[in-house]
Amino acid sequence: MTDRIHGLVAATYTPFDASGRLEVTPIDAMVEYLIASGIRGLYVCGSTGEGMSLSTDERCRVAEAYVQAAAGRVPVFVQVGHNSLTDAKILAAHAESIGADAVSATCPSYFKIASTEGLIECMHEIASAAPGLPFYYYHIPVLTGSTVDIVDFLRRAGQAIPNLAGLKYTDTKLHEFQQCLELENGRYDVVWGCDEMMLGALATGSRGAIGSTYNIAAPLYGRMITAFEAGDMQTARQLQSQSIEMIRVLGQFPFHSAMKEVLRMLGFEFGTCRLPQQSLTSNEVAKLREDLVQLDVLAELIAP
Ligand code: MN9
Repeated sequence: MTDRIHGLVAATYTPFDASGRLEVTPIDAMVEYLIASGIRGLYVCGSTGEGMSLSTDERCRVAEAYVQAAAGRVPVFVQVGHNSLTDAKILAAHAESIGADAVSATCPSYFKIASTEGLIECMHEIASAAPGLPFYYYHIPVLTGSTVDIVDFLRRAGQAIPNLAGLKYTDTKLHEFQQCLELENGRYDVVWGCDEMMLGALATGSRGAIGSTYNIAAPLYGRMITAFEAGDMQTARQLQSQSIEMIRVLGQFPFHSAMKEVLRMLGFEFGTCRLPQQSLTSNEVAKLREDLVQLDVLAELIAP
């Protein structure tokens, strides 16, 4: 995969059965639905996919299931970040061996990254375990606690990491995002990761986005991109505002647990999130459904 990411990449969910065991069967139907709704790629085992709450063996099985389900129709990115770089490297090599299209990784986060050099060293180790695949550093400082200047990282990392393709940029600093995009004449593919600010990212030059709510509302975001490209900012803003409202409703609850309830409402049985992310109570599910049916975006999908 040498092309840039264009359009929407779903940060996929990981399905569990009623007792919390990994159950990959629902992945096939989910992928068909995502492709039909306009998704152009899959990002597996990230924050949305609870990669950090899975064992290494489970992460391999999830990656295999998504690669098989995609069957080459859309690229599959496998997130391999781990506090143990040994496991991260096993996962990266595994992703390459099963025919994934790209590897991505967060930095270790228990012991904090202390310098740009330290981050480059960590990412070099992981990226070199899958040398034939493009590598995307997953920048998500709110979860990793990394305080490394991401522009400084990107300026210096290309030397040490020959397969560095870009970033999954999950922060809200549009000026910084723009600088990453423009570095060395747009050398890097910098992919936006904050669904509720996608319009701002489009305005600063973004061409692709990876996110959780594209699993359930890709058509809305697709219309937003079309409106933006046609210069119809009023429509684009209106669509972003619907997405903000939807995310606000979901954010009343543990976010990804609420998202998994929405998947269930849409007919995809993915179970609930693993701890430490708490599940919704039945009253909370009822309130979620009630609030969602009020929203234009999901009213038709989720019957009251
Ligand atoms: O993968 C997601 N970030 C996290 C990106 O899960 C931390 C986003 O898609 C958010 O879920 C979304 C809603 O806040 O922007």
